[in-house]
Amino acid sequence: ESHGPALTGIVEGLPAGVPVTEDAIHEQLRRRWLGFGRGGRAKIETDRAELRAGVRFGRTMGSPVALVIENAAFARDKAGWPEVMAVGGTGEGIDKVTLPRPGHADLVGADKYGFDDIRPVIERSSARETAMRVACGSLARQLLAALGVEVGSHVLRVGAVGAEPGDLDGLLAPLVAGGALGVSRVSDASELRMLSPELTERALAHVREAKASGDSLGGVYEVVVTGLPAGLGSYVHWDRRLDGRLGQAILSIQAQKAVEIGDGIAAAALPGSRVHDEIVHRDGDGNRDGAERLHRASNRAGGLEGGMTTGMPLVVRGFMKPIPTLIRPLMTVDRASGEATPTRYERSDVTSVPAAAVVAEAVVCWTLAEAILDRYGADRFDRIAEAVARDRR
Ligand code: EPS
Repeated sequence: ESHGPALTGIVEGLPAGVPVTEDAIHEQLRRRWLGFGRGGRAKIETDRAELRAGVRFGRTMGSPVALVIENAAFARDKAGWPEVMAVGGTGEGIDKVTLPRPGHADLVGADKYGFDDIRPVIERSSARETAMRVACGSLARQLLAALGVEVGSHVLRVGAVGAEPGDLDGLLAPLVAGGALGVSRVSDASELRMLSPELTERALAHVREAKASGDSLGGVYEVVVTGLPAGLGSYVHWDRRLDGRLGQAILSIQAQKAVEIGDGIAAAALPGSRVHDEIVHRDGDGNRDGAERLHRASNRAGGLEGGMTTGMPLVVRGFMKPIPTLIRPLMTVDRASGEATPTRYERSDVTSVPAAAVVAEAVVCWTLAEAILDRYGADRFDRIAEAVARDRR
């Protein structure tokens, strides 16, 4: 729970021999806190993941990996979380939360489980759990990294300020050519994880305005993956199509409302002749080595065709709605009294699009690691690495 003592994760299914460090997990947890616009909780949490099982001498053992991240807020907040979240007792004397926030899981969640106190819904639906998803995703990322696959991201838009996909091609293309980590190297240095200083300045002003008027902002981000072998996913099985799996993964993150792959949205308005990527020889000098060397002249498809990776960079965009906890109250109804009442504010983020992009990287890592294990699955990582290398040749 968000204000319980800790987040707990168990990752099952990793092969033995994947090189894993806690530092690499911490690096991703640190990145999840990057970005202007986070609220008071950001000053409290440091997010260190402790590996409690499954890794020995820097390698997975093929057994489940267990992780724990303590919630510093549990002890440090003045809200008395050890009493509010107590495992035992009756809850007598603890205030009930009865005002559901519009746009949150609160109302349907409390009705669904028959709670007269919304607290259990707030605790579990909170995006706090994404800290653990990033930690677990970082294990998948470490598997991918050992296979030469790089995952990065940047924020395209915060609220009304941003770039359209394609506007940044001049900046993005050379970064992607050097590997997707280069994209994050540039974006992580921006206060909003954007690629250009000009965009960052304008978006920062927009976030400050939203904060001053008690509002919140959503946005759009792009995850890029390089170094993938072709053929991950499936055109055969509807539930193993990689575009479908990536869509599910991104939409499972709190507040994400749409997903785009490659030029997906723009493509719907264009004729096919301007959408599909023509197939060419890699060298442009004839088919010397057969189909293996065939290549695409462009990457409008975003690295996926027929539900499978093409071997081109994977490009997935996520669209996030504004956070529903606002300083400026919205109207709701008190479930205890039935009275129409303005929502009550304690603390919140103004925007967390930069963090959402890092969480999206983590779930994309997870989904791609699953697709790799689907295709090359083995007890031993070295056998997987050999098989991937053989397919790349
Ligand atoms: C969240 C509310 C805030 C955010 C939280 C998600 O927490 P709190 O209610 O303690 O101020 O900071 O995000 C995180 C704690 C996090 O680690 O990202 C919510 O209601 O979803």
